[in-house]
Amino acid sequence: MTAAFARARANIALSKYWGKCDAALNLPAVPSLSLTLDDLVTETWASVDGALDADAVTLDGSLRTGAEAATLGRFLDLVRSRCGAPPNAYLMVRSSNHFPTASGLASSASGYAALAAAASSALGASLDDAALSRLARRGSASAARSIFGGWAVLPAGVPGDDALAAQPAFDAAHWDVAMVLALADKGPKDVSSRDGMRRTVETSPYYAAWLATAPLLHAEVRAAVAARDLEAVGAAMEASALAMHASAWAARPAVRYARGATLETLDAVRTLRAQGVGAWATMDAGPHVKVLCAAADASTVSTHLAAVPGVLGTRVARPGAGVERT
Ligand code: 2P0
Repeated sequence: MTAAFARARANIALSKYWGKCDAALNLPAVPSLSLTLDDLVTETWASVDGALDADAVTLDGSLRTGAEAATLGRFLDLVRSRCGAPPNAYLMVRSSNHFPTASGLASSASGYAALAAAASSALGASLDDAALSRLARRGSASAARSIFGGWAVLPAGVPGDDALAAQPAFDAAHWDVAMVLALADKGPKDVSSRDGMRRTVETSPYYAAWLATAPLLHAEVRAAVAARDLEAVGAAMEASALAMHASAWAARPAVRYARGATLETLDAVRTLRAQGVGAWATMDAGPHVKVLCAAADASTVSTHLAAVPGVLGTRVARPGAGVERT
């Protein structure tokens, strides 16, 4: 049988999602706005295999087992139910990430977006983008945004309401910007974003402040992206990232993703601005810094950041397309 194929790309949030209002349905407590990137691609093939008595998922050539296989199996159970397929229509899935080598950027966003698309096609369903986004969200909330190219918004959820999907805000051609990825040494294993945000929700005295601030910063980011005002986007984007990380640092025990190279890179971005180059930083659940700038400044920014102590390399990404299926 021919396998269904899907390709999806990672996205970076400019206004951040951090914290759930309903963990069972994977609903975010705050709205977020992201840019899908051309450079960070996951490709996934899926086919129904009558010889299987459970799903078999291979990522970058290695068969997933144990707790990870169980999580993927539960997600594929949901896909079967949304597609009206029998519970025993088990899938053979092969997925590969085409990310910068050893970058540590491998993202559940592109992974679950591609898996939702490939698995639903293999089961014979043709879900529209909203239904796919809703489905991908249950795998990973950020995956809901990767269904769409360019700039996408995932609104805050309402507890118990499983209908939440991301929405396209502006297409990839809206604005000629670049995201320069400064890759820092990963060091010891990080806390997963799921565990990090849970700990923040449960223990951080600053989580309430984050809940109050995040929607305001999101509105600021959205209006500035609409106006293509890089300085305004940059200022609100940095504020969102730093407020998110501050809420996480205050958790017990602390959830801290920044490393030495992360802070060195933030200083380098400030130096670039002092030199008249429009560049602003954001960070996620890892040590890497992602820097937004005009496309015309990308090589200047990339060269400057590559020289920062502890930065292993840089990569220039541009606005990318949404999920593709065959
Ligand atoms: C974001 N992050 O908005 C935020 C900023 C990381 C920092 O969404 O638990 O993998 O699967 O919904 O989507 C990463 O968290 O977490 C993320 P789950 P997810 O991009």
